Amino acid sequence: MNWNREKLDGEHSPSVRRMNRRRFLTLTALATGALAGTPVWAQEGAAKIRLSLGSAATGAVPLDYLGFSCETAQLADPTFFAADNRELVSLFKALTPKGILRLGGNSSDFCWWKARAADQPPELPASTHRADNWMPHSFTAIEPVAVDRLAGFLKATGWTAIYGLNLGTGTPERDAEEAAYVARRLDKRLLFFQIGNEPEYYRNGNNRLRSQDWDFDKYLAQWLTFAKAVIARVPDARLGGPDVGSSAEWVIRFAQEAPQQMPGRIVACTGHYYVMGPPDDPRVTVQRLLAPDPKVDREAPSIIRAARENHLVYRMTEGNSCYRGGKPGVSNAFCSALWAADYLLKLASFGCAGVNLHGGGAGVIRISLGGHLPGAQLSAEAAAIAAQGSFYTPIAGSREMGFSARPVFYGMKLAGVLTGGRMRPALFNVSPANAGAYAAEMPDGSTRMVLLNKDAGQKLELAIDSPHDAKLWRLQARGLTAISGVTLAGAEIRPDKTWRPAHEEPLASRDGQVQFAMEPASGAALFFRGSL
Ligand code: BDP
Repeated sequence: MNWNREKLDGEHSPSVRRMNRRRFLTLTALATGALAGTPVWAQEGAAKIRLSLGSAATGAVPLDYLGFSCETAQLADPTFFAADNRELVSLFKALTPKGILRLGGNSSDFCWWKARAADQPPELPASTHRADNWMPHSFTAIEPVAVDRLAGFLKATGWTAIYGLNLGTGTPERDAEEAAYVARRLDKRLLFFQIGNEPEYYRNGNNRLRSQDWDFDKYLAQWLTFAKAVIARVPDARLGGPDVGSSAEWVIRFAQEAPQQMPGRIVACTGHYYVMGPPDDPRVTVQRLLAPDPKVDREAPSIIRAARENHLVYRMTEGNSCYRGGKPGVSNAFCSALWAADYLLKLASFGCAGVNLHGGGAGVIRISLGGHLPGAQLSAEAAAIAAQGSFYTPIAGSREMGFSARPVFYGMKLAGVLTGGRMRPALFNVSPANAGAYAAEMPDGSTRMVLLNKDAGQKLELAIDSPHDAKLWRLQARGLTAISGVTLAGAEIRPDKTWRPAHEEPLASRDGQVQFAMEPASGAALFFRGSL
């Protein structure tokens, strides 16, 4: 706490605020030319980097942009997503009053609908028990009571759900029966169904849900059979897919081909994104998490374009920093907050409809990975972290031990500042080493910005063109690898009290600019009174 205080006081020093415009312009000129070779931010008395907004509006950020993803197997415990699980309800509400919970994951292809006590599970595929199989090694029964409780949980949080049905080991009849119950109980809180998780991987050696000749055409034919069975029982069912692991080609083909087979039924195309993995790969590092990922810049816009051309939205329904449960020291550290805010807002600027970051307890993630959780073997502390939750989960804990917000949760919440707005490009005059800037015009005419300084050593001196005063929230921790002590606007996000900003810094506009400094490894949200 003291640490934060000192920082904040320092940043308000009059010399910072009163830096005059001539000096700024001189230093900007130096930055762009005279001291070539030395990055501007590394120079003694560095110039302010200037930020201005481009005029073109990019995407609107839907109010339900934020969401969590969890394993369907979580429903095996009907007390988890339940209205009386107060701490969990409170943390969902703390993230956003209108989010989307996606149920799916590998376990959704191994969950079966147990409508009656006497119902028997399907037969496990022969490949399931191989040690190199990374799909669940057992089935999980989902009983109607879990769906009843889920309905209460969604009502208590104000959230809606995307519900994943079983394509991998399911049958059209059983899925249709489950869908009928889910649709009836969740009613308006059901956004759409999905059928099958990461289906392009079904032919892989560590999955084996389908044979080697499995391809998109075979997938779509099966998917349509299941979808038609669902529609026969739920006449107004809406659907999304293909919920791929990583294939942009499958998402684009789904967007182009599935709606033609089923006009008016399909509302979203969906896919997953994990930055890195597996956790035992030494290349999974803090630095890589925070580095630009050209794959996102290359693929996301073309997927979103294909969705639009076919009157669908694109939602990133499952993802996180590192697949196979996350990596201790990276996925559960403050770097994940800066990554999440940057990634979520980058996708929003491309026109994505929303993002669900995956999580849950280590037990349920271990089930989804065939009994493996490789991150837990990496260090002595890893097992203690896993006792609280999977490494990448935004919410750790359980009903028994209580719940808490991990650093990545804070990054999601920071990104959420722009929900409901219409994005505009935020342009640096000199690109800082590893920074992100996003802006949106809000419906009330105000402007908001989210800024991210992902560099561990570089302080950013910023000057934003604005005739309006602003207020500032900082996202801070003791460094990129801090796993606790994260604050947003000086306040922790806690399950036992409503989050409110504790420290909002006023920033006055002088000479048409708002100026302030950002510490290394930190984020910020700015709220301007009017349009910039
Ligand atoms: C995804 C699966 C999910 C896993 C996750 C992981 O859909 O069930 O938990 O990867 O590897 O591919 O962490």
